[in-house]
Amino acid sequence: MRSGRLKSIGLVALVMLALVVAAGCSAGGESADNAPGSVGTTVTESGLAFSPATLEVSAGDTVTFVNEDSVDHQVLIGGVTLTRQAPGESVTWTAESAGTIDYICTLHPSMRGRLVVK
Ligand SMILES: [Cu+2]
Repeated sequence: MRSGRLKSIGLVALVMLALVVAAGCSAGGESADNAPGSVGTTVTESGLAFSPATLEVSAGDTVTFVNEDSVDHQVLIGGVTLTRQAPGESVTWTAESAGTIDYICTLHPSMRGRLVVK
């Protein structure tokens, strides 16, 4: 009985340690996203337009679409419909291969943007 209880205490300690490590990792990821070098891979949705309208990225880069409007947006890019974004929400897409990709908002087809992937 006694050793069983010690084992469960050890298990709880392990789980807590894992949670602390996981939290540390995600905090590091967030600060990396805010690094000056990643500014160029953000597209803002504002005033029913993508900004910048044309963005050049490298293959493997992630592009983050940030909804700064007061309405929802939903990006259709490379044949993939991304998660619908409520105001203030972001969605990320990875540029996997080189080429020029035109994209739109499915909710506002007049919203058009272009990614040039090098
Ligand atoms: Cu839209």
